[in-house]
Amino acid sequence: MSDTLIRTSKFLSLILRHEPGKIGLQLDPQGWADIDELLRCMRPHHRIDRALLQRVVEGNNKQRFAISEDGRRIRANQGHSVAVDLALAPCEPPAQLFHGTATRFLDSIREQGLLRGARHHVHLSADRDTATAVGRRHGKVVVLSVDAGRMHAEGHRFHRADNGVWLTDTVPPGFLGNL
Ligand code: HQG
Repeated sequence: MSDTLIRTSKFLSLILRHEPGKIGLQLDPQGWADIDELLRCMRPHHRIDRALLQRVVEGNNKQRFAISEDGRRIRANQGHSVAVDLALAPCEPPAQLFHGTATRFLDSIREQGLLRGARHHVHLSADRDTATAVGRRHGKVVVLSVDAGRMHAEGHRFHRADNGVWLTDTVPPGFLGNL
């Protein structure tokens, strides 16, 4: 991705996940923004037009954003800290999922399990490579396995975001492997 695309993607993430008010934008309860309004609100802060927006959505390596079927609205697929209800249906996860984190968090994770922190959910990956990339952002990486099959059987709810990230409320230590 070019620098412009990366910078625009980062700014969009900030606006659509965390601080829509920073540019005077309002998200609807499911996290959608009207694209015309978004472009209007963004203009004083960041050079952008509809074509660039489209390229950011399509070129995004993690499919961070989705455009509605009618082409008029956009939202972040996951990662919000503002209160939105993505209205994702609960669904059955694969038997095993993965979570990449930094070794310095392990003591605390052993005690508390995985907590969602500032985000709405704990984020889990379907494969080790993705989990490794996620964990590396925080430091010396370690990949934990998650017994998602048993969690689901015991009543924990899972959702799959539109970009393939698995979401759940918390993962107690007893479901974690490689701790
Ligand atoms: C850790 C990126 C201590 C957790 C990625 C993680 C992902 C604990 C960090 C998405 C803990 C939170 C999410 C506990 C969890 N004690 N540390 N009890 N429980 N942690 O960034 O999962 O670029 O909020 O292991 O690709 O790293 O935003 O979560 O290391 O999909 O699109 O606390 O963010 O996507 O860090 O990443 P984060 P994450 P985007």
